[in-house]
Amino acid sequence: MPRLGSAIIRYDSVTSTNDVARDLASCNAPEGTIVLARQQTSGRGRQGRTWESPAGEGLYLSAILRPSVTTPESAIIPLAAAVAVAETLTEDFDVTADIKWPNDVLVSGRKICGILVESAVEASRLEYVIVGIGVNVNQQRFPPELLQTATSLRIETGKPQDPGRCAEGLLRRLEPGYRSAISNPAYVISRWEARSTYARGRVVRVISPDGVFDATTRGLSQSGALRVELNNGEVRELTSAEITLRATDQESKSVER
Ligand code: BT5
Repeated sequence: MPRLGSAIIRYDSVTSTNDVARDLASCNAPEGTIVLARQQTSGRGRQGRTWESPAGEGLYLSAILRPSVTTPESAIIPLAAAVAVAETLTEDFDVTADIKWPNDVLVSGRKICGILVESAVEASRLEYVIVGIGVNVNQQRFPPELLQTATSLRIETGKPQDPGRCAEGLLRRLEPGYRSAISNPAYVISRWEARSTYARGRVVRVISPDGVFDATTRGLSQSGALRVELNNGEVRELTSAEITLRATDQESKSVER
């Protein structure tokens, strides 16, 4: 398994680092290749959503991985990436980072990092996985629609921060995190649960293909699904869903700030 970041390709401006990484991966770029950009003109979130990526203010990074696991087993990789980001922000930048399932990183209850994992599968074999990570580093303000929900390292620490230092700390932690995701998923799950205040006992609103309902979080399953308990005692394992704090909890959060 080559080192993550053994090749780092830097761009000034790209549509999306995930697009560039995907093109490189389909031309046989080796595992561990990292794409970094100062700006993304079409930064992407999940399900066609947008990731605001102003020039020089954020870290926009994509890693090419070629894990020898099945597609369901690869679900642990984004959890490992979220742990690596949360550890970097907490340990290197002295902010308290939280993880909201599956892989948003929050500081002061606001989103500071999003992770987009995209895979290529051929004949049911996982050909490559692109892990795209966006961290808000130096934004001082956000567009109106993100004013209440986003934050940056600069806002949280009160001073400008170096995106390069953030990239370096992140790659250092992503490497062992990725290895654990492949060889010891239970360890990644325990690290994720230890870093996330959402892991257990949190009342959340779940928006899932099965509908919208309130439930209490009960930790992660071995495969990285979020276990939630409904009011009637039924326990469900969520694999694709959005969770938010219930409106009443959000209100008390915004009063605290
Ligand atoms: C994500 O999607 O959070 C994944 C974001 C991944 C971004 C990285 S940057 C490097 C790589 N290249 C890419 O093109 N993407 C990856 P999702 O959970 O769907 O959240 C998207 C939502 O977050 C948006 O609809 C907004 O509400 C909000 N958002 C957008 N930009 C944001 C920002 N800079 N900071 C905080 N929230 C943001």
